[in-house]
Amino acid sequence: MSDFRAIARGILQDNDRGGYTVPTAGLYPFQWNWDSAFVAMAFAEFDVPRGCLELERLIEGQWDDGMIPHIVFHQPSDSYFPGADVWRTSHRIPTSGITQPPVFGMAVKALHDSGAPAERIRPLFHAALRYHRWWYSARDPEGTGLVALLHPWESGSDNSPAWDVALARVPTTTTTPVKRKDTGHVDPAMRPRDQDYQRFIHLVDTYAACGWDAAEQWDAAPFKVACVQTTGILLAAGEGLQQLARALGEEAAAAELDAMNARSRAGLDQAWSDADSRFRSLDLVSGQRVAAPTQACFIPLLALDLPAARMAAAEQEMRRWCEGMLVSFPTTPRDYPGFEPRRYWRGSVWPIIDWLLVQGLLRNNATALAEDIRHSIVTALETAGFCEYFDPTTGEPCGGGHFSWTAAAYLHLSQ
Ligand code: 2M8
Repeated sequence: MSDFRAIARGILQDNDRGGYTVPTAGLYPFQWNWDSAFVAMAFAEFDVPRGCLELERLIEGQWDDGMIPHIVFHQPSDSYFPGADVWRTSHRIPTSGITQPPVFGMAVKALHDSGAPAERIRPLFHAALRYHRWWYSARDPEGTGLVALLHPWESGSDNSPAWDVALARVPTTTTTPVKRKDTGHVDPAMRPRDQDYQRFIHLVDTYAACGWDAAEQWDAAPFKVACVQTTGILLAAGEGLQQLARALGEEAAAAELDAMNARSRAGLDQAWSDADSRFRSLDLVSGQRVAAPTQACFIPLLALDLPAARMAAAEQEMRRWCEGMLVSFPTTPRDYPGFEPRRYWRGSVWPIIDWLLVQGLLRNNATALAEDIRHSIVTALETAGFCEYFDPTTGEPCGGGHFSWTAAAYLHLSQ
């Protein structure tokens, strides 16, 4: 094993808190939904039982309606805001009240493919099925084919330029005092702005006042964006789950997943823009397509076989974003006015996003670009370490260090 792979495994070990992995000590001291799914996919490649355990610990937080929360607060910690007291949810174990990109189903499938036994996979499969049902019923009640986010944190790309217009409509007033802890852990210039946090917490207050009821939240939401990244991930996970259903002899579930997947495929097909050579999310409050160019616009490659002309256009556009960058793939192109290469999700490079993009490009036979991105991020990690994310213009390591999903991405991409 190379030294770097040993370091990456060591990070996963250090961040273990008893069967689940915190993203990094201090900054993120709890279990996060999609972080854990990426970690579980990495474990699928060398420690299948531990990978199963990661997901089993996550679904201790699954709600009765199927939602898997974005944070499970297994143990108290005062190093993070907003903590369990701000969320005011009523689950057995304290959790947040919103979700995150549904990589979970992809991880269940990966563990199955790596030989996890049916007695561990079946309960995880059923948790994933209930989660997918929740997404389609709670977050696409009108059947458009794209699932919607009610909070930018649900995208995992918290302060992405994709949310600028929709988030600007959300008031900055809060009933909960905003007492940030993140800026005590990392340089504030790398974090969302105070106004973003005011709005993030306004949304939490709004949904807590709905008693976290999904239908009430849908009606009350001042932020509602039907997202191509989330839908692309949901469909990729749904495809894997559908195959898994067949392997487990769950024929009715397989048919149900087939129908859900078809709905997403149709929604994504309509979200493609010839003029922009990318997919575009839909702001359900204004009825406008999201104009800001971000990595989200290419994530559907994960789950679709694009027609040749669309794929050629997407690949050309992705290559354009990489031009002149030291590290790929920037989550916003440099020529976009909202580009800030060090400020969190406003243009920086995220190893797990590269993981998803590489997978989508390979699916669509864009092997050269996939290899360029893979090589670029592996080199950056070996040069600068296992940080949260990178400045694409300089390769500077940014955010938190000793980061779990970065280690997971390295283990996957460096094989
Ligand atoms: C970041 O998000 C959290 C809120 O969920 C935060 O900034 O406090 C995002 O990068 C998100 O995608 C990630 O899951 C989380 C933990 O790594 O941190």
